[in-house]
Order: sequence, then structure tokens, then C-alpha cells
Amino acid sequence: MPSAFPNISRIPFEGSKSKKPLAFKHYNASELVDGKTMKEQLRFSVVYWHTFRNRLADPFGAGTAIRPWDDGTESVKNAQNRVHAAFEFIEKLGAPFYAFHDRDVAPEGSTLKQTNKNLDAVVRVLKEEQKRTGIRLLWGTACLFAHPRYVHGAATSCNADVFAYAAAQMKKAIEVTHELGGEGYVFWGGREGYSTLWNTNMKRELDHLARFLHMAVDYKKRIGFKGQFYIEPKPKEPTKHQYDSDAAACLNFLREYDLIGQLKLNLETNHATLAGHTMQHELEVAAAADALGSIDANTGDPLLGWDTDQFLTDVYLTTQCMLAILKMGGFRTGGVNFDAKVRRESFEPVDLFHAHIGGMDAFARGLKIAAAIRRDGRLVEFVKQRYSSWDSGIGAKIEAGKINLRELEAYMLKKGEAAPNSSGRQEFLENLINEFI
Ligand code: XLS
Ligand code: NI
Ligand code: NI
Repeated sequence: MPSAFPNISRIPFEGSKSKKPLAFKHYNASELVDGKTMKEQLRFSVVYWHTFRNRLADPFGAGTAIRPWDDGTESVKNAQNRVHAAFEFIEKLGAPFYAFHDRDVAPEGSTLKQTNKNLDAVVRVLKEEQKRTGIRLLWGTACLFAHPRYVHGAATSCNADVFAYAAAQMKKAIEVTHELGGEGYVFWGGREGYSTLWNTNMKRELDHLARFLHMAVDYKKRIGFKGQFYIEPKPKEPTKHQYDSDAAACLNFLREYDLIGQLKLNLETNHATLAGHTMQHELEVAAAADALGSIDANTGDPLLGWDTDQFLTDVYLTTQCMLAILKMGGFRTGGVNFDAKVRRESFEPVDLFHAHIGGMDAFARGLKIAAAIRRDGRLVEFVKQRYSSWDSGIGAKIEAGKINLRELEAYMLKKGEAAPNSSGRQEFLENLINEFI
């Protein structure tokens, strides 16, 4: 097969003084930060769907992407050829991982049997390429939202046969992920939600979603798949309301249906925005429940109303992400997965490199800045001091559950008034963070 990117060689690290566009200025894979190499800390992953399948259409116009290696057909042969282009790209970029939906890598056939056969034919090539390059699968997933059969959802469809089809498709996708040594498997609730409550039995749909996930957990154990399961919150798009709307809603759902501990969260920056939260908020919520698993890195556009999934280049945001990741002791099974696409106007193959290089450099800076903030210690110390009234005296007694309402009343009646508050020092802290950026 001819090279898909003949004029591009392996992207080197050149340092911050470099003016070469196809070089890393900050991501130096082998450099140690906080005891691990950048490669180990960041665990970058390239997504198959946006990077190799997205035609760059928008709601107002056709796709613009020029992808010379792709013949534009839905044949298995074309899908197999595309694998070579994908691995050439990921290898030249130097990302250690990739992620896919079953239908990104192989075309749908006219029956489930034929579809599974198509998938197997492409998985063979993926396996060969993983072996040749050492690139690994961060996570796999099933596309349970694109085909018209999923118009009313998959696990939450009103049509029981659709649930059965989705279950069979998911079973196969878990098997394939397992076969490829995948480190995880993601459940993003594509159309698991509603567009109007007039036609929806919400309780029944949620029960079905839980049943679906329990089946997945059981099957995972049965086949000995050791990868991490993740649930990916998103509040809307494509449905008006998605059941997995944000980190808190996901955790509540997992607890209610006795699934907590079985799934961690895969948090996407732009989904946090869509939910009306910050990514920092979502990260904190997940980490507090020991459920922070992986990150889908991207961003929306403040002036556009749809899920643009642009590459994340905001160093302030990557710093917040990496602070949360370092705080929990680093990624275990997850990574920084670029669930992002180039813009419609950036249609040449080389733009895929510019986009990923920018994202990787932004996260490398975020990592280095976050590590420096932690080494400096002032931020952590400030927060620690802010809560020091809980470390002894009345605070310690409340935390330990050693005091009741009557005793608290007696304490305050004697004291007369609460101790004075200290300033929250928000501006001081913002300035402190900017010292490092
Ligand atoms: C869509 C989601 C999707 C998941 C994988 O908004 O981000 O791409 O990451 O199904
Ligand atoms: Ni998304
Ligand atoms: Ni995503």
C-alpha cells in the first residue's frame, strides 16, 4: 500500500524555541514529569471516528475532507486499507493509543451475521498493525446511535427487538475489544434519552438501561475481559435530554442500580460545557466518588450552538484537567483521548497532524504546569488552611460523628457567635495560578 502521508515523517520534539509546524514544542514523550514519562502520564489516544471517518460535513453543507487513501466506498477492502493509513498516522504522530466504535472500523452488512463478519475481517488487520507498531487500544465501543434502527434509542428503545439487537452488537464489540487487548470499553448513551416526555416511559427506559449494563458486566466477567468499563456523560445532542446527563447523574444512576464500582466515568470537556458545568467541576465530582477514569479531550465554540468538538488548545483548561489527574495519582487505565475533529475548512490530510500536535502540546504544557503548581504547594496549603477549623475542636468532633444537635446548641449558646470568617481570596488564587501559566 502506498504511504498515506508521504511527505510527513515522524513528528520530532524540538522544544519551545522551534518554529517548525510539524514538531512538538512541549510534548517530549520520554521526559519525566512527576516521576513518570510524559508518554505514561498523558496516554494520548487518537479517535478513529473523527480522524479517519469524519467527512467534515456540517448542518449546512457536504463534507470537504480530502483523504486520498480512502476510495469513498463502504467496502471491507477500503476499511482494511484505511487501517494502514490510520496506523501510519498514529505512528508518525507518536500517540500510544487509539479508540474506535465498531462501525467506524468496519462497514455494516445487510444482516448482523454479515456485519460481524465484516468486523472480524478488519479486526484481523487492526491486530496486525497493533503488533507491528506497538500502538494499543485505549477503549472500544459500539455505535448504537447512527443506524435508523436506533431512532428511539438502543438500550432505552421502546422496541424490545432493538434492545436485543443492541445487546448483540455490544457483546460483539466487547469481544473484539478484548481480542485486541483493549484497556477499556466505553458506554456513551448515544440516543439513550428522549425528545418528548409525551411518548416516553422514563422509569421503564432507565430500568432497561441498567439491565443492559448489568448484562455487559456479567459478560465481561464471563469472558475474562479485564479492561475498565466507562460511562460517558453528555446532557443533550442528539436527544433533547440524555439520561447520562452529567457526572452526578451518572453516579446516581450507577448507585441506584447497583452498578457503582463496575464503571468509572469517561469525562468529555465539551460535554461538561453542554451540561452547564466546567470540566473542573465534572472532574471533582468523579474523583470524589473514586470514579474518574478517562478524558475525552475537545472543546466547543462559544459562538456556535452545536457540538463542534474542536481540538483543545486552551492551556488553562488542560492545566485544570492535569491537576485533577495528578491529584488522583495519574491515569490507570484511561488516558487523554482526542475525541475531536478538524474544522470543515481544514480539509487537507496535514491538518490532522497540526490539530493533534496542538492538542498534545497543550496537554503537555498543562501537565508541566500542574506538576509545578503541586510542587510549589501554595495552592494545596491554602485549601488545607481554609478548612483547618475542622482539624481539631468542634470541627473534628462533628466530622467524627461525636456530637449531636443538643451539644452543638449548648456550644453555641455558650460562645454567643461563630468565629469570624476569612476571605476566600479568589483573585489572589487566580493570580497564583497565572504565575505558572
Ligand atoms: C459523542 C461522544 C462519543 C463517545 C463515544 O458526543 O463523545 O464520541 O465518546 O461513543
Ligand atoms: Ni462528544
Ligand atoms: Ni466522547
